[in-house]
Amino acid sequence: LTRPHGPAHTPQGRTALRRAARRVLLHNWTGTSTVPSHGLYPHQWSWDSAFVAIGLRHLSVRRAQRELETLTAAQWGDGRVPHIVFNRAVPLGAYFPSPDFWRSSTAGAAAGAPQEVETSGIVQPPVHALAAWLVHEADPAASRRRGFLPRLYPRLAAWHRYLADRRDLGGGGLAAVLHPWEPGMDNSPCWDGPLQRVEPVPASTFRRADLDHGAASDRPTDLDYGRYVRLAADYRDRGYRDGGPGGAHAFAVEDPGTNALFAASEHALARIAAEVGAAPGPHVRRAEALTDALVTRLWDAQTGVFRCRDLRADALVPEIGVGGLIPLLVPGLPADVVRALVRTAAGPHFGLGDTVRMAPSYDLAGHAFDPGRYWRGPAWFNVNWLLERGLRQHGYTDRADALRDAALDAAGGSGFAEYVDPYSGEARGTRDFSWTAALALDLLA
Ligand code: 2M8
Repeated sequence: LTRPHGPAHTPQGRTALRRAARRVLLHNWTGTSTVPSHGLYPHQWSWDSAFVAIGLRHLSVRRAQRELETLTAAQWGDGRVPHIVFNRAVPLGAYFPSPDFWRSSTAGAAAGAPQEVETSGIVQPPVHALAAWLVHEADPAASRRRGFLPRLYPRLAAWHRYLADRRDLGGGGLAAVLHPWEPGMDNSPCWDGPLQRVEPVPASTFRRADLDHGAASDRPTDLDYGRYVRLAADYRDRGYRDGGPGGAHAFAVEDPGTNALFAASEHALARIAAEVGAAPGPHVRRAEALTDALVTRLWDAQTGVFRCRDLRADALVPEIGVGGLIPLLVPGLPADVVRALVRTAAGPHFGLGDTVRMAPSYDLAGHAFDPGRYWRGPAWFNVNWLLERGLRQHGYTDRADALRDAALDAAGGSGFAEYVDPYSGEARGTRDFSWTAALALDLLA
């Protein structure tokens, strides 16, 4: 832990790593967007594409733009950006749940789902405006020449409006997630409590394609999937309506990670607005309101971490997940909160720079901690990239450098794994995973 010898530490190592990361991104490019991985996730995913664009901008600004344009072309009329855009050339059985489960073009018609492409009906964290701004910054002249931001701005503004207007189910100024897939941390122990209210569908009623590609011990359980399927089917059967009649959702949670990304992206949207000649003020004000609401509704000063709020119980969730550190990314977070978060990251719950080199997805001391199982312990590259950026932004340069080097070593050492055991760095999940490669490229830049 204290004497890293990984690829991040020599110029030759960095060059080899850059080359290998490029190869992964070239291989996972489909011509219009990037798959997270050809086997396990053979379609386009929403927040994956944002992270991928952040890396692709170092390889091809044009491709990075295209990645975000393809995703937002599948935006619904109500503004939601779907969490999956399906590639119709991929056989239905290759991923579950497939387009015939979501039936977006029919079940989502009233919400304005597109007719020319099939998508899921749920969303993922809004990293897109941040990604769009970073892609623009990589080559402002090329961006202006193609009218990249003027075309993207109205889509991003509508996306944020959807989250602010349709998803503030708690009435406190934060966006709620309605499914454990929405915050992107599928089986985090943070959802175990709220999921108790959800009656799982029997495992015999669906076939999990994920187990064709991933070890069962690295993945969510059948019981988790039974609940995921129930929630998604109920949402679909209500026409993907967020409020109105039948608007009581069995699962509704305010997640600090999602809302921190919303706030950070709203700041980015203010910059984009200024660049395209629109008014930045409303975006700055919304970013500030989101930051205030995060602190008022989710901050646990005693533990020094943000928690999830279970809206059905109107109570904070007792589990400590890494989403609770992501607000470090938010510019303008109160200084005492920043200091406490940095302390918590290095303390017994996350052990960053002490017992582990990359932050785990869940409390190292938590009763449900499992170093190998998906979002219940392993370290993920997107989350650690966000923490690295947060640390750097608030002036913790040494800690940010150490985390960057750790992430680069782990990315190279694991064959760009989807996630790694936080103690051993051992690869878990799939390999040649797109956001791992993309964010490694970004950290090398
Ligand atoms: C994982 O989630 C999908 C469902 O959306 C799955 O398990 O099939 C998560 O890690 C999520 O955060 C990620 O966006 C997605 C694709 O990489 O995979």
